[in-house]
Amino acid sequence: MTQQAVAPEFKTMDFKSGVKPVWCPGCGDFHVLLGLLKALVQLGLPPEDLAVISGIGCSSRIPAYLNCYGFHGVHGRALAVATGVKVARPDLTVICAGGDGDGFSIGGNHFLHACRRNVDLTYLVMDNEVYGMTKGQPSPTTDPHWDSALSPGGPGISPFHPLVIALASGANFVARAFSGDPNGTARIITEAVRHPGFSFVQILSPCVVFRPDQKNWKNRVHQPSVDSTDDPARAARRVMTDDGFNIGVLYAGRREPYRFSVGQAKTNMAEIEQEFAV
Ligand SMILES: Cc1ncc(C[n+]2csc(CCOP(=O)(O)OP(=O)(O)O)c2C)c(N)n1
Ligand code: SF4
Repeated sequence: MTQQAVAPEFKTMDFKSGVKPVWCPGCGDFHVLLGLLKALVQLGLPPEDLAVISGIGCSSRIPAYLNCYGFHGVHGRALAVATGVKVARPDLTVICAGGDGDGFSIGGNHFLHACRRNVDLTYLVMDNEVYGMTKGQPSPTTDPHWDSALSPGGPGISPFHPLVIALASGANFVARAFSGDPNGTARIITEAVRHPGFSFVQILSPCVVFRPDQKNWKNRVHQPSVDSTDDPARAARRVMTDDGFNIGVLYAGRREPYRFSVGQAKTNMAEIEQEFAV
């Protein structure tokens, strides 16, 4: 028996805020937004059941373009806010989004502990290996040899490897997507949101202004040669040795998400005050 296709309850228009994006023409973030909109339709979520939280940067503007709860926050603190939102409103689907500078440099500490806590939310990092908004400084994922006006001769520092660090820190879902493939990005985001616990998706998203070399990424990305695994060590070995352009779900783990229950207090204020009495 053939199943009749069911019309999606929500359309991309339902998730658009009507604010026109101010990204530079050709910026990869336009296609990340498109991929995210497609994913939201696939998920069938009402806009009022969704919160999108960001930090600061070109990529972090994304909540302004969406019709749902949103917070365009403080540089590097998006995951702290997103965690708070999920703890306060576990009924909401929480998506956190931003750039590689926001998430891995000033927000690096929060990234490690968000992976470790495994709160049920999805983190999308639009990785362009540069600080776009502040005009092209190297970021933690910049190639050490990338020669530019602000880093003559290249930063010369070994790049941060977000996927391996996410795996080592306890993230429960790890994937890589490419903005130039919005349908593939939508599928990966949908899977990431549906997977319990902390899901991390690195989305390669070219900055056409400060990294025009990244226009070539569309010729470099490819599907992974093997399926995703639930073994973090195996996934880490794979992403450590791949070429950085392997697109797809790389790891889907089985860790229990963080539970919000609060334990019973073992003491009371009067006893504590007594201990400190002088
Ligand atoms: C506390 C603080 N430090 C520095 C800045 C300046 N600042 C704004 S955006 C940004 C970097 C953004 O880069 P990234 O997160 O990679 O995003 P992109 O603009 O490339 O999308 C910096 C350093 C700031 N806004 N707040
Ligand atoms: S500066 Fe780069 S990251 Fe920012 S909007 Fe322009 S192309 Fe996109």
